[in-house]
Amino acid sequence: MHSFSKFVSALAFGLLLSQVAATCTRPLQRKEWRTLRASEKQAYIKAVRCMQTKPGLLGDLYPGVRSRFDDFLGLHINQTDFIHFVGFFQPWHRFFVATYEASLRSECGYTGAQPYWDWSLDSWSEAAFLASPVFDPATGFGGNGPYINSTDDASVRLHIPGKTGGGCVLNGPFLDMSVNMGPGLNNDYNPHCLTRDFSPWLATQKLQFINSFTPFLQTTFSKFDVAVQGSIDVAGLTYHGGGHLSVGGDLGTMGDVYASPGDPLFFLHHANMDRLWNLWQRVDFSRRSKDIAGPTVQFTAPFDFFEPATSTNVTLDYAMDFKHLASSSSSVKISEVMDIQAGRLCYTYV
Ligand SMILES: *[C@@H]1O[C@H](CO)[C@@H](O)[C@H](O)[C@H]1NC(C)=O
Ligand SMILES: *[C@@H]1O[C@H](CO)[C@@H](O)[C@H](O)[C@H]1NC(C)=O
Ligand SMILES: *[C@@H]1O[C@H](CO)[C@@H](O)[C@H](O)[C@H]1NC(C)=O
Ligand SMILES: [Cu+2]
Repeated sequence: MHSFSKFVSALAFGLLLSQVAATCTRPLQRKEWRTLRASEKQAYIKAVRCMQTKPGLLGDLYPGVRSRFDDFLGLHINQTDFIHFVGFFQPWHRFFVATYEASLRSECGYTGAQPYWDWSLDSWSEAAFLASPVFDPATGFGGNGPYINSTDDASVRLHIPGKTGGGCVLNGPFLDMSVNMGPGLNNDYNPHCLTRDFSPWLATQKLQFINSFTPFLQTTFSKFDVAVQGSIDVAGLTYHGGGHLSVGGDLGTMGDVYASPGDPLFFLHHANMDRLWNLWQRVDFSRRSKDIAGPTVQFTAPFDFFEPATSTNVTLDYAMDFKHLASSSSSVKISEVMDIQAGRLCYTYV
């Protein structure tokens, strides 16, 4: 073999290795919101606001898209009926948050990692929930909206006990924000304010450590995931729905199953959920990093709340569609996101 071709094949082999080994030597350190320094909090919020000014990429698919922030909102609205109460709910949201984090860094000059909100630190009393650092108007995401009585509102599908708000947020960095799509399944341009509808009662019911612990008693992904996703009535909510609806109530953006990524807090809640899945995985990583199950089709067993129905289980090869939000190829296999420090991912939780 000529030395040149030896060189080329050595180079190719080296490239191949670096792709296969996909080394993650310096994982991003995802931290709890309250542990960030004031300057780090400011930098994160500034980057989110920056995303709301950068031109979007998915306007061809979702006409309401006006910004890079809206790409995430638009994709989530469009796919809501396919990505919840299915076996790839957790992998999908894991990659979704990681892609958001990557965009904040590469397009908006953010140098930190995606923060998470550990709501169990705030849900031991209703007063503690209201005093959460994530709702701080100066160093957080702002607070509640004014009370709107939704008792007779026929468009409300699930009335949330103890709701205290419902209107546009009254303070904080997203006071003037425009949520450009939604509410509900609507990808048309429909600019409206960010709304919040706190239920401190629900927070103390669903987000305490004791409630969040149930999934950790499970030894298979199938059972873990059922415990995390819960069901769709107030009694059956667990920490996923509990986090959305404690903030979003029945009229707030976070409570909207379609348009919840319109509230920047979505990404802190889902980062925390991802942290808990990772924590569960690490208990027996060699097995649990390969363990995936659950239906390919929404509202089929074990999430067949409306009528008995089954579909096939997802496998590690199942391809999730992120359109052109994912760099290189739009489809991402579950196997590529089973480990937060391999494949397409490189971060850790501290
Ligand atoms: C999602 O977006 C695609 C592409 O724009 C569209 O064809 C499809 O009807 C949308 N689906 C839903 C449920 O809105
Ligand atoms: C909300 O409206 C319902 C029905 O109109 C009424 O019974 C209830 O007392 C109101 N709740 C509050 C907190 O004002
Ligand atoms: C899917 O996998 C779970 C857990 O392994 C199993 O209990 C269930 O029967 C499977 N469902 C189908 C439709 O194969
Ligand atoms: Cu979602």
